[in-house]
Amino acid sequence: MLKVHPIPGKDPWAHGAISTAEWRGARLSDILDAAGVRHEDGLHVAFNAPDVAPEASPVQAYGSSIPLSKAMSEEVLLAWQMNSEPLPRVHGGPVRVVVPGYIGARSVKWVKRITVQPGPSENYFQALDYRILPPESDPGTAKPGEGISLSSVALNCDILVPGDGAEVPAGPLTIHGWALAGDGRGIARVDVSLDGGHTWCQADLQPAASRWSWRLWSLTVEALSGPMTLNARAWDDTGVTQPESAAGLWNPRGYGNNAWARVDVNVLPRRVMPRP
Ligand SMILES: Nc1nc2c(c(=O)[nH]1)N[C@H]1C(S)=C(S)[C@@H](COP(=O)(O)O)O[C@H]1N2
Ligand SMILES: [Mo]
Repeated sequence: MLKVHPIPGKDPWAHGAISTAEWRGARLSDILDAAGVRHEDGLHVAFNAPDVAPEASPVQAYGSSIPLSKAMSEEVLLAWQMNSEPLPRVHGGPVRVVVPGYIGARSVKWVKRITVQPGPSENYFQALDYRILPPESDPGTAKPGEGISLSSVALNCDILVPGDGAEVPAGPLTIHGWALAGDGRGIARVDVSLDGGHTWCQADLQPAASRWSWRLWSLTVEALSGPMTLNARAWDDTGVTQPESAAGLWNPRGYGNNAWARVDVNVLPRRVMPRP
């Protein structure tokens, strides 16, 4: 998205910033039920953390919220275990919120206080950041609540192997990647193109570890020597696929880029063995 138009002050995540883990904890819904929360429309569940974020304006501790309807669903956890080990401090130990299907920003780490309230959190990271602003809007002067608040993640995929800029030998090339559909929907298909999207081949999908985890995929193609562009796009089980380019998705804070995955590689001619 930075290539479409610069986004000052934001990190170029490129192919990074996603992973999958196995979580164990208590259902947030059980805790809210035990606290006697009444299920009224429009309520939000807000989470507060102790870490103070210098990039927030004004400077404040991290916080966010999710609608009560999502908070009451069975997948939302207060987690204390990650991949069968006590939750490491860097990932929010001793206890963090895990909101599967939503952007990472709602999975508050080191959670200190949970509040059921009439509307969304007024924390900087809910009211001002993590919002899709219209292209012409100035993030420096945007008002709290302006733009679209990010909640469920957009259908997306990426190519993990080969890496961008890799040199690979001509011949059979196995491409590996991940695909994830938003808010619990399933990945129905992943396509790979070697000709900029004119023609596509279907990749093999591995089974999903759960409804909430990514699906890994792979496809073996024949790589011919010279520069080669690999594209991938996922389809979800409602028949939706990813947009071709980030140009039409551009927004001042650079969120929600789910355009086709792209990796450029250089295919080297197969080495001819000298005759004995
Ligand atoms: N307390 C606290 N929780 C937080 C954050 C933070 O800065 N402070 N960052 C959020 C964001 S933006 C993301 S993407 C995830 C990252 O979680 P991870 O460090 O386990 O990958 O934590 C979320 N929870
Ligand atoms: Mo994030």
